[in-house]
Amino acid sequence: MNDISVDSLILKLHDVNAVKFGEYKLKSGLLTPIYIDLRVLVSHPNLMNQVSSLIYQRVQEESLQFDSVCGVPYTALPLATIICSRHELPMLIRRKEAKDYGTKRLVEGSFHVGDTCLIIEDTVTSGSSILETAEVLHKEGLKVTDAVVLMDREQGGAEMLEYQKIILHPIISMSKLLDVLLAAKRIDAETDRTVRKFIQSNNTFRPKEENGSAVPAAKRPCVELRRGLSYADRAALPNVHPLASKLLKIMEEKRSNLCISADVTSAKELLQLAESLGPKICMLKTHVDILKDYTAAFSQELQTLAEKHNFLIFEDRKFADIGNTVKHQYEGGVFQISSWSHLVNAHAVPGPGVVKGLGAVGKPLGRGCLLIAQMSSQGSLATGEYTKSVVSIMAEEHSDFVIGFICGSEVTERPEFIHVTPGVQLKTGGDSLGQQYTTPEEVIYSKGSDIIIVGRGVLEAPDRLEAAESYRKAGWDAYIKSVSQTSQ
Ligand code: 5BU
Repeated sequence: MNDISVDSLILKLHDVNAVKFGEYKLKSGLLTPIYIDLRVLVSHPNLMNQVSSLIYQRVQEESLQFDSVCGVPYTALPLATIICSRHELPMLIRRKEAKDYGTKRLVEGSFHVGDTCLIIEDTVTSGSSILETAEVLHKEGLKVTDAVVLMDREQGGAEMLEYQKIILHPIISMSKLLDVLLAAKRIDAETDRTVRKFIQSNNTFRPKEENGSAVPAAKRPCVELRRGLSYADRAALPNVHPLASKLLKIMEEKRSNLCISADVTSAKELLQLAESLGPKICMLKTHVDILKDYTAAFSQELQTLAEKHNFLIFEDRKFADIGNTVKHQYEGGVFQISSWSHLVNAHAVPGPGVVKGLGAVGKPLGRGCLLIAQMSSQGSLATGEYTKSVVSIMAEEHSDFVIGFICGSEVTERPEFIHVTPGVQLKTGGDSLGQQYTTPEEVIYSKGSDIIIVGRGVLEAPDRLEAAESYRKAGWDAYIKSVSQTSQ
């Protein structure tokens, strides 16, 4: 690529205020000494043309192979349009409006499953917006191998995308931008130093945070095919939440994706269940508020059994209030759930506050949360748009606490999120109060979930241990079938 044209572009971008120095507040609240806003490009047709030419030049230099081009909405959309129109390349448009998911297509344009789509973007910081677009394209059966970006802020986006098997081709890097502006005396040495220091110390690709806590999903790498990975593979992903990793390891070790729902009303019976079925399960689910004789000693004993048999405890509390209230409900009251339950679940209805409130209590204890994305009961309102928002707004933004979902089928391809499904019996059907049952094979193999929750299928069987073994085997066999087929 011609260095002179890149240098002149950098100066022009500075002229039109697309690159600004000072103190700017980012959405996250962080103050940045450099602000790049390429949205102004549309007001400068000569710049639009120059940028489009440089992007296309890069495509040719790299001999990129693709069937269509997609610009990340919105800033890169007109750039992609110019390039595609000028060089007669087929273009695809990714819709961004979440509201339209139900009624309109997510990707407009003609394509074939298996086609490769080249992504064009204006600025890359963490790489998350390219990933988001790639995931939408991927869901439609398209492949994404390369992305050309005008400006790489060099804050970890390229590494993150590489992990996702997308090669990033930047036209301007942050270092180049600073070099040119410094040489042209547009900035002084002090500004140059401040910006470089900021960029270095704000790298978004950090597989492990220094304090050992998990990295938010937006910053995490995500592997294309969740279903092609084994539980052990997923446990070893660099940024998987430590509790999710522990659970996945237990599953692999015990060859069990079975969670027993211990819906009994006496503490003694529950402890007996935990003792006898403990070796067969990866998790024990409780509703402690149905026990007639709950005591703190009971929760102590349950923890001892969880350690002895290596399973996690999941209190199916279904929190659904404002942040401040759920905080008290989780930590205090009679049950003091946070002190003994590894996992809890929550409805997303209240909005992010519920996760924040629970997280304030649970995160310091290393606990995790499953968000209810779908329910097994007939006529459940947790469907469509709601389910999508639970995943994108509620979970991905809080993945340092949310480790997965209660759902009936795969709701995200991100391998770090665990899918847990209730309403499971060896025979399909339901009960008289709207519960609906699906088989372990259907849940794990066909629907792509990870863990089956079984209550009455085991509790009402003449021999609970024997029944638990049948469910363990059915769930495990379905998993083996699923991994062996997707990895071929
Ligand atoms: P069953 O006996 O296997 O039907 O019990 C299912 C358990 O899972 C029971 O404790 C329910 O409260 C729980 N459950 C469910 O059935 N469906 C859901 O969508 C959710 C929880 Br969330």
